[in-house]
Amino acid sequence: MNYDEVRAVDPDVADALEGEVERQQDTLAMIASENHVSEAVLEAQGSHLTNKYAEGYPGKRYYAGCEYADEVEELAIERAKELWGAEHVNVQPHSGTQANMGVYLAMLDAGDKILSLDLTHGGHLSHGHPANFTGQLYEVEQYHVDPETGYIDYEELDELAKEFDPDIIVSGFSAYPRAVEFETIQETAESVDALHLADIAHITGLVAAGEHPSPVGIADFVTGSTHKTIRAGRGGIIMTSKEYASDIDKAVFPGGQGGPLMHNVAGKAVGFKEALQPAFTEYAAQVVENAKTLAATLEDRGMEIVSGGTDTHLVLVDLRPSHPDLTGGEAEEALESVGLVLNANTVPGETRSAFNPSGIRAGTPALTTRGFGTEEMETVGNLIADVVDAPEDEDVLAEAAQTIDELTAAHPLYE
Ligand code: DSN
Repeated sequence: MNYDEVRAVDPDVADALEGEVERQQDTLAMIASENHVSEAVLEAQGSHLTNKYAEGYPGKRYYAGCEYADEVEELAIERAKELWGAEHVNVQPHSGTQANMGVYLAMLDAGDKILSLDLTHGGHLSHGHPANFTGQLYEVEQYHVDPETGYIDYEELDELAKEFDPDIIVSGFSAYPRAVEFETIQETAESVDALHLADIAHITGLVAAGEHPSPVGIADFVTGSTHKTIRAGRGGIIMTSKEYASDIDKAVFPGGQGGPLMHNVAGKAVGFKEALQPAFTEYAAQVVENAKTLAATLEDRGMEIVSGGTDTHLVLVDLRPSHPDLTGGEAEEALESVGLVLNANTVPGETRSAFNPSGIRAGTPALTTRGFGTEEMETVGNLIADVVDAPEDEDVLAEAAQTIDELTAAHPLYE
């Protein structure tokens, strides 16, 4: 892809944009929350709808000239309903965090109580972290994973719910490799008369394809982002029942946002249409298969996999048992130097800092989009282990970089 029009106006930005295309082509994207969208989604997100203000909802806008914005938003909503089986969908949140904000604004008052998964055990900033508005506006209690098994401690969650009496329980994660038992959490929520928000940001695509149990129809609210496993470009989404439809819509606009980013809504519509095709079901199954292969390969190479494996698209490695002197940040840096891009991550029982934690998180959505299967994932797992075992050995690093060059050349992006 060329940025000729940008270059004519602004060569500096054109250089950076072209550099980013090359970076994506020449490296392995293994940040679990990233993916590569299709050319069709890219085109829709770069469309002329970026020029249009469309405050309100289809058929009820505050500005004139919204007929095509209406068409696009209605298509996005109908496709999302079909993909996830939701009664009501709001496709306007600018991101997953904005989607969560929509639910909190609709249902909570300042000082109300949230019970959610601890960030270092796999939760998310927008679930009540002190550095986020949620931790500042609401009273927060957190549940954890069982330190022995790495699985969510549902008993602790239930006990905490009874002691803390939350207004809302948040399920969902940004770094938890196992399937979430949404029904178990819903039982707890009902037992204490709390609402249940299931944040499926990471697994929207897996849920749509039936690769992960769905919370739709179980939890009161389901939020997600649209650019991770679902590959529909940047943005967020809220799903709920008709009962809460109007509260949610008012909380998103005008409660928390102004005009929707209609070009992003167009990307969502196109990406959702792609996800409704049979090929997407195969893709999602391969994402999970690839993650299982990656976890097994890393484990065979002596690494500690949090929870002993994965049911999803992500693998979390606790480096402390196998590499006590290597931090997640050092591993991330060594891997990036050979062209493998993942992120350092906190792990349950974290003993270092959030900035330079003890683990690494790797995901398979983007590599699977590139056509990687289990054979390539075994190669990638061994490359990760080679580099982590010898992060300063120039020969090892050169050999890993060479293999990554071959892999990326064999699986081109955006031809
Ligand atoms: N930044 C995303 C992630 O990497 O999981 C979550 O917002």
